[in-house]
Amino acid sequence: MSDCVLFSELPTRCGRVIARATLNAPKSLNALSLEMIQALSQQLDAWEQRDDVVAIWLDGAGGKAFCAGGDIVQMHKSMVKHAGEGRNPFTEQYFAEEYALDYRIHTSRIPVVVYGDGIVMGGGMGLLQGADFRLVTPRSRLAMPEITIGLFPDVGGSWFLNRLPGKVGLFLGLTGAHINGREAVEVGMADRMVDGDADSLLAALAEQDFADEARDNQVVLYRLFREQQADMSDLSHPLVEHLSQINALCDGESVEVVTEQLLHAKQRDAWLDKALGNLEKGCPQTAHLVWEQLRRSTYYSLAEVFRMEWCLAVQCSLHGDFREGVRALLIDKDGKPGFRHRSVAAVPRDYIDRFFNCPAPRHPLEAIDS
Ligand code: QUE
Repeated sequence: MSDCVLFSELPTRCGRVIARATLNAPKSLNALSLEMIQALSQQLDAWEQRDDVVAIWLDGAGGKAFCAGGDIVQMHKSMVKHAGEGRNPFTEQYFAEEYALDYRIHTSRIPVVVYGDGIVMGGGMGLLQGADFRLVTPRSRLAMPEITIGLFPDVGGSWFLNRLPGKVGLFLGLTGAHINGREAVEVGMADRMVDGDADSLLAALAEQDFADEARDNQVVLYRLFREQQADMSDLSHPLVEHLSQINALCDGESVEVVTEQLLHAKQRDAWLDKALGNLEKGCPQTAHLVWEQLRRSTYYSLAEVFRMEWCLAVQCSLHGDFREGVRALLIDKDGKPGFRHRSVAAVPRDYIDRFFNCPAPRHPLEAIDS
């Protein structure tokens, strides 16, 4: 039995159970391996079938990160191994199981609490966004940084980025900008900032008077987390201060126009420049994918979102830029990815359209919503 995810059950004073899962790969900032995804999915299944579990609590070990993303090192290995083959069995399986897990968290019958302390990026954001109670702390750093590695903001990004105010979702996808917990609460990417550690919050949870009805327990949880609300006034919130500017710069008819407006705005202020630097150095193909995924998915159901993203993610693993981006960031660490296209304007429209084609004869998420 592996200990990549720690499971425990905390008895409540009222005789019920709080179920806890702790991602336990602190050396890789709890980046989600396929093994962790499978362990979590299996345990969530078991908990969902019980009637004494009143809440599912998800957090990360090590104190630095809830979860820094997916297992991109393993994905890189598979992309090297299956180069030129037209299919990649590992990425097909990985993304199918990861998105099915995200979907299960979004649709869980039992209230899910995610304690998003420290780094919450990529795959970690997918877990956080599915929770009923998306908790952050004064130490949280959230981002969808895939433009750096030539992937795209997946794990339901087409869902949650499309539901942020104004052009914030597009901006976060195009720039991979990091935000803190206050900013996350203020734009609706988190529900509440708490300052207690996981153990003291869980101890307070165990004292609550839970009911049989999941709906009543939502109220119990809501009241407790409101009592534990942290003071956010000491944290800066540049994302919110830049809202009007972000909305104006991202107002354009195409991703080419928006990118040009954004890059033209460089050298106005340090915060914006840092975000725009990520776009400038980032993968041009990703910029197109962000634009097109958000456009296509506006009225998609959550299941349709994950089905579209599975096609996109697997296609990314077959098209070179993702492999090259991971190589430059995490394998050779030269920080100099040689992406296929030189600029956003140089990416042909039909090259991007092909990413939306299903890469397999049968879609593995065909039935997640039935
Ligand atoms: C974009 C990403 C990821 C990333 C950096 C990006 C990602 C991911 C990691 C990561 C970080 C630290 C680790 C690790 C992985 O970095 O998904 O194993 O120790 O997992 O710019 O999407």
